[in-house]
Amino acid sequence: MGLLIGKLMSIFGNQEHKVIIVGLDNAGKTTILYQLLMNEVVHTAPTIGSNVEEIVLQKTHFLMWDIGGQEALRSAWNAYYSNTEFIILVIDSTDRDRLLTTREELYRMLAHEALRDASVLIFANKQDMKDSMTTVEISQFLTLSAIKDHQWHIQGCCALTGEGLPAGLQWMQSQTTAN
Ligand code: G3D
Ligand code: MG
Repeated sequence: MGLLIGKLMSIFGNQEHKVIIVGLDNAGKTTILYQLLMNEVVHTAPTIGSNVEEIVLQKTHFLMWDIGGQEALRSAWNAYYSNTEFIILVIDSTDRDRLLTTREELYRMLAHEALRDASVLIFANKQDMKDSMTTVEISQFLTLSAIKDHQWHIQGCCALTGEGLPAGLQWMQSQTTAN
């Protein structure tokens, strides 16, 4: 565990839940992370890196890692997997051409030993665009109902306005208390 994270954990106790934000480049990962931060009532935590932020929801602390999605970086995703409780998979709902790639990345992650106990929140982002796929279409394409060994949830959202993001976060929080 990194020194800074260890420090953070000692400040907040062991209530920290590690989250990795993954998805292809341009999906909206960074926009979502900063939209979540903007909507926090109190921004309690310091930024410890350009793409790691602490989000607090009703005393539940999420340490969120925004991982780059460019093809060259995807093979490095597994360096972030250990101790991950939540995977947030961000999808550009207008990007039909690359949904197959997203599907492959999703199942590769789910098969990874270090992510065996991780829950998956899928943000079907860019729902404000009129040619966006619905959550139902995306669920079917990703055959989410076939996933039995991980908790999962799909949520439509628009990162620009923040619509849908609180509902997704709420689901994550419900998972932490369920366990
Ligand atoms: P990434 O971190 O996954 O690579 P970014 O993606 O957060 O950098 O977002 C990529 C682009 O998509 C950005 O546009 C951003 O404004 C846009 N975007 C993110 N979320 C939404 C959304 O919900 N709706 C719409 N319409 N656009 C969104 P730019 O033009 O800055 O590259
Ligand atoms: Mg980004």
